[in-house]
Amino acid sequence: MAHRWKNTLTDRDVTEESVYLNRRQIMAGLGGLGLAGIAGTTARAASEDLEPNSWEDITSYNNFYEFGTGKDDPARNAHALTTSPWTVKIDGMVDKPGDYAFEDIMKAMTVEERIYRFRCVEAWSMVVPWNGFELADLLNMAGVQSGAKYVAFETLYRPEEMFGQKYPVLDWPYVEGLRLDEAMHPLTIMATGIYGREIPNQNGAPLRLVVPWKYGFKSIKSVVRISLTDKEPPVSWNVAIPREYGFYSNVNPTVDHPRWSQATERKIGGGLFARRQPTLMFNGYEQEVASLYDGMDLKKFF
Ligand SMILES: Nc1nc2c(c(=O)[nH]1)N[C@H]1C(S)=C(S)[C@@H](COP(=O)(O)O)O[C@H]1N2
Ligand SMILES: [Mo]
Repeated sequence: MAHRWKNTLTDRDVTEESVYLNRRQIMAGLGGLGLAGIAGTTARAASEDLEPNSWEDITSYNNFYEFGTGKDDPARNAHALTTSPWTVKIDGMVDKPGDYAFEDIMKAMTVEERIYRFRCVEAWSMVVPWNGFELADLLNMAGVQSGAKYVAFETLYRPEEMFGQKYPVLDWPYVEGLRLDEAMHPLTIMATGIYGREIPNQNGAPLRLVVPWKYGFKSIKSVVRISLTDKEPPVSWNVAIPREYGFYSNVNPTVDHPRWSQATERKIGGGLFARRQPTLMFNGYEQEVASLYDGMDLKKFF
């Protein structure tokens, strides 16, 4: 598979660019008294603790229930998945609906590196150096129509290769959804690689969503369908246990899961005696995404 390397953009670049934009807006509004210093502090806070996990950690400790519910099941079983040929159906409220071959998508998209924090709702976390393209570029290629408000995603349904789909753990296929503005946000990517290598099956080959400010289950793997709609789409974990898993699922240390605290997290790879680290609002991307939720009660829309 030919990955294209037009640009290399790290989390640091993304963070500092948006901090810069924010600072400009703030200075325009308030005269900028001492605000450069505040913006600088935020940039540092958002960029530290971004030491990527090892390839081994990232590819051996997974959630991918289509291949079993144990953390080591996907690495053991996901080799059964055939990822070529692969097509992604883009349909619903788009100008150019169709079945897009994965290779054609890759030719049209620009793959960049994005080093993101990744926070599972189960309170463990990693830092992953993804390779991927902005979902917005793919949606713009398909041409989003004016009435569209949400994006629905679907994982492959192929129980012959995904044995977990033979068990009613979830309502298969795994489905997810985003509001259109969340989907179009520049931090939202479709990942096709890790550490510059093709994304392994257990991590969601050949392409999976990554939304770094939301709990990991929003980042749906092995996507075969993307639909633009005007209604909030179903979300597998919300359908399964609605009072525990909401549509938004933004990382939020102040809104606990009904059965555990979300205030701290265990970074994978730290060893047995590693200290838990504080969970950051919007997983550390508050500066970039908080405005998407202005005026929303984040306890109600959890
Ligand atoms: N299709 C599908 N996508 C999925 C899952 C799954 O079980 N099936 N698990 C989710 C959960 S709970 C998490 S935490 C992440 C894990 O991604 P990783 O294994 O690459 O760390 O994938 C998400 N995407
Ligand atoms: Mo998760």
